[in-house]
Amino acid sequence: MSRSFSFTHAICRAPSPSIVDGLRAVDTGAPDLDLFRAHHAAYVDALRDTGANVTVLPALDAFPDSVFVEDAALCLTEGAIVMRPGAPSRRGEAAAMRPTLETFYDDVREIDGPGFIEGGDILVTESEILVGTSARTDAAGVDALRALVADWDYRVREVQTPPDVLHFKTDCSLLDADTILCTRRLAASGCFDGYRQIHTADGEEAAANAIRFNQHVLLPKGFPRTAETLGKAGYDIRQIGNSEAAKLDGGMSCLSLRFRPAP
Ligand code: CIR
Repeated sequence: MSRSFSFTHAICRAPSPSIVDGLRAVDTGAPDLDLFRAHHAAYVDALRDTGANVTVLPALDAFPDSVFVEDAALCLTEGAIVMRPGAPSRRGEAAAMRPTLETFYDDVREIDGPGFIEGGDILVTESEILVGTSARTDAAGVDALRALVADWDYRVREVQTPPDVLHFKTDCSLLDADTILCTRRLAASGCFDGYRQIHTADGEEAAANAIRFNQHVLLPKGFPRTAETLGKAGYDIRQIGNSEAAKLDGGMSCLSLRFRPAP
C-alpha cells in the first residue's frame, strides 16, 4: 500500500468572503467569491469521486487564507503535525486545525518555535520527506519537523525552494511512488535526481502544483500541453478551475490535507 498518494480521507475548508484580503505576491485583482466557491465545490467532488471521506470545514472569516488548509498541518499515517506558518497572518489557522486533526488521530504533535514551516513546502514520497526552505519555511522549522517524526522512521531531507517561488510544492507534485511532476527550474537544482521526472511544459509552470489522489491526478485547468503529457503517460487527469485561487498563489495541493490514518 502506497503511503504517499493512496488516501482514505481529506480535509478542506470553505472559502470565506475575507478571501479578497488573502496574501498574494503580485496583485492581479481580487478573487471572485462565487467562482472560487464553484471551483472549490468541483475540487471536493473530484476528491469524493475517488471514494474518499472528505470533511469540509466551515469558512473562517478571521483568516483570509484559511481555505489553503495544506499549510496548517502535515498528515502522515502515524499521526498529524500542526505546522508553524512563516506568514504571521496564518499562524492562527494552524491552531484552529488541531481539534479536527484530533478527531482522526490519537497522536497529534506540534512544531515548536523558533523555526517556521508551512505544509506547502513539504513533499512526502515513498522513501523520504522533502522540505524546501522558502520565505515561509526555515532551517529551524525543518529541524523541528525532523525531530518530531524521528520515532516514526521518516527521513527528512532539506532542499531549497527556487527564489521567488512561494512554496516548494508550487513547483512539484508526487505522481506515483517514484515519479515527480515538476518545473524545469526546480529539476535543475538536482533535488529530484534518482526519481523519474515529468516536467511541465514551458510556460505552464503553474501546472506543477497538481495532486495525485488515488486513481486521479487533479490538475488546474488551462495547461493543455502538460495535461496531454500526463494523459499519454497513463495518468487519469481531472482538470479543475483554479483561476481564483491562483490570484492568491494557490493551487491544487493547497486546498486539502490528504491522509490515510492508521486503522
Ligand atoms: C499564501 O500566500 O499563504 C496564500 N495566499 C497561498 C497559499 C498557497 N498554499 C500552498 O501553496 N500550499
